[in-house]
Amino acid sequence: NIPDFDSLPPVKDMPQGCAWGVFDKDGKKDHLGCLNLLTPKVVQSAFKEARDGISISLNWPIGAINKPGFARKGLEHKVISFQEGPFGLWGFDDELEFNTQCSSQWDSLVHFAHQPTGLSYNGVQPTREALVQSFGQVDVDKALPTLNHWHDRGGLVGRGVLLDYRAYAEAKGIAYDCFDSHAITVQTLEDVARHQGTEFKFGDILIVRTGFTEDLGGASAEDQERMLGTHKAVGLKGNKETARWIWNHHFAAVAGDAIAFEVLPPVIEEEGDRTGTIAELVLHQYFLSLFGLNIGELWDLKALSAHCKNVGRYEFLLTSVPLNVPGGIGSPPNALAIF
Ligand code: UVW
Repeated sequence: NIPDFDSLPPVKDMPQGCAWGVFDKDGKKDHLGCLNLLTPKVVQSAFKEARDGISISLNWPIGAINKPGFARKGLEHKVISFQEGPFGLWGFDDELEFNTQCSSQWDSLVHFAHQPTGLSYNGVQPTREALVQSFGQVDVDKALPTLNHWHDRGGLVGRGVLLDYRAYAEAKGIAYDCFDSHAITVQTLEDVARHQGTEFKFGDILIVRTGFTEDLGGASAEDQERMLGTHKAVGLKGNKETARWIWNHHFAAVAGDAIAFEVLPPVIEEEGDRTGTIAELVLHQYFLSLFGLNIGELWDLKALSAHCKNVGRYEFLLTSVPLNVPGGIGSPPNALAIF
């Protein structure tokens, strides 16, 4: 009973495809978006994919990029020795400082607003002040749709489906550069699914592999800087057709190994394929702000790809819990694929 993209009830001053209100219940504003599709029945069915006793981590090291993109702070890792402190013990702690989106990450629904209005999922206005006030806030009714709320529902557990675009491209002789504007269309996603023998189910978590983290991870710090400095990246084509396809498949979340999931820079088709700016990212606005669909980026999909190829199966149980930081805007995903 989830309306399709073109049947979503119109929301005043917002484009078609705005799902605000769809997941509201008992007069309460929802702040989990498409994670609501992971009902106990959907999750029970996902457990059928975990039958081989093998789990694969999808998390790139937090410090994998020396100078992360979008001028984000990379990892600073300090060791605290108790021996030097007042206790004189043999023992250690460590302290981390990093931008939560410097490596594998989830984007929360407040990460990127609908730019013309500044509104995020379900019409909330996440100003910097409101976000700071939401730190430590326990009143769920007033809360912004930040990642800590995933903990209220037991994190994310569902059926993950890998679309291995990189493997498909290699098989078909399609050459591309991950650090150039190579757009993956809806038609190609369907071709990859057919090539793999993959069928989607309601509430799946879609994972798209492009090879971005593999190419970046294997490069020197200098080369990484040059690759990210192009501000161009492989990703899903950012247009209404892709948004409609994603919504109509009723995915609970989407993730991939590329830096923005969608192609960079955006192309604004309505204006004769004008090259857009980062502020005009098309799918970020549809997914995070209009649909309530979390986006995962920079996931490490190399081992997953190899295993899927080996067993000839691209479906698995996916588990993920972000950091439980009240008011958290982004987070490492702590994601596992379980076969
Ligand atoms: C931006 O939206 C700027 O970043 P990301 O692709 O990491 O979500």
